[in-house]
Amino acid sequence: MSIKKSELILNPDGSVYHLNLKPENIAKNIIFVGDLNRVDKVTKHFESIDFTTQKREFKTVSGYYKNKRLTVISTGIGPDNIDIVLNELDALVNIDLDTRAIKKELTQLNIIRIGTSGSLQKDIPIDSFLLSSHAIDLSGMLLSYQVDEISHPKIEEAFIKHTKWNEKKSYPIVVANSIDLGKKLSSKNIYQGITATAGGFYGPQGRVLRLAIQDPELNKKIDSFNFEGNRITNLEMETSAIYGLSKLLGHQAVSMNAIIANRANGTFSENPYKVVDDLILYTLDKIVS
Ligand code: R1P
Repeated sequence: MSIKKSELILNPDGSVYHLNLKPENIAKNIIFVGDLNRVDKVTKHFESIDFTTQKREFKTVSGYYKNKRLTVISTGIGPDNIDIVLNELDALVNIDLDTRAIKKELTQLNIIRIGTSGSLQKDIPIDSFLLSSHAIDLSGMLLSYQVDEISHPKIEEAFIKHTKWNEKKSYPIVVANSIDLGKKLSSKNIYQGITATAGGFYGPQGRVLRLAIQDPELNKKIDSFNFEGNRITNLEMETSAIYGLSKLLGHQAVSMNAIIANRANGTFSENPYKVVDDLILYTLDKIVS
């Protein structure tokens, strides 16, 4: 069956609509960064670069690091952008763009996010690295898809009960990382935990400037949540969308977080660029190991 032109939009040159990419432009190992200026901070370590493009906030560079072809793409901020990036990347490998038919043999991508995040726990300090074992989606984006098979109802129900989650808000979906890729990227020096993904930076993450928020105690309740020894360790804006869509589409995904703020004690890194640079090198070397 052919997917209609209005559903899978292609540019006049045949590239996918938002990302401006054709299938041959991407590697199977893809690094997501939020900030488009972070793309070059990753690819400056490459031995060679064979492709570059940009449209809106989506900048893509492909090349080789230690003889492995990698693609780095900036996603901008938030779960809504991840919906675009992951669906279009999947279309590049799993839909024949000429016939618009889904391929019989599907290709699995490895998606690795290198992002920044705020710790919610006093004992997870600024300038540390954190690998998201799971993500809890507070944004609602994943609820547009059939998530029953990838969610974790026991953790979700415990979270709703513990936080007295307002029923007018979207249902919080919990998704795990990909075990094999998670093992490859972990080491004893990095923290692990459940990452909470919010659909905004201020109110949705409990920040108050001039607007009162629906539940001023929510971050404290998130801090103290514990499900069979698993804590919610940090807050950011992409991981649950990456984990959820990757699982549904059959790709592997892991989110690596540079902790640049500690929301529990109100501190912010004095040199956030250094911890991000360190995490970039750590992650690149783990990917090729
Ligand atoms: C907010 O400032 C942005 O920073 C974090 C959040 O997830 C959000 O995208 O990650 P990145 O630094 O990877 O963009």
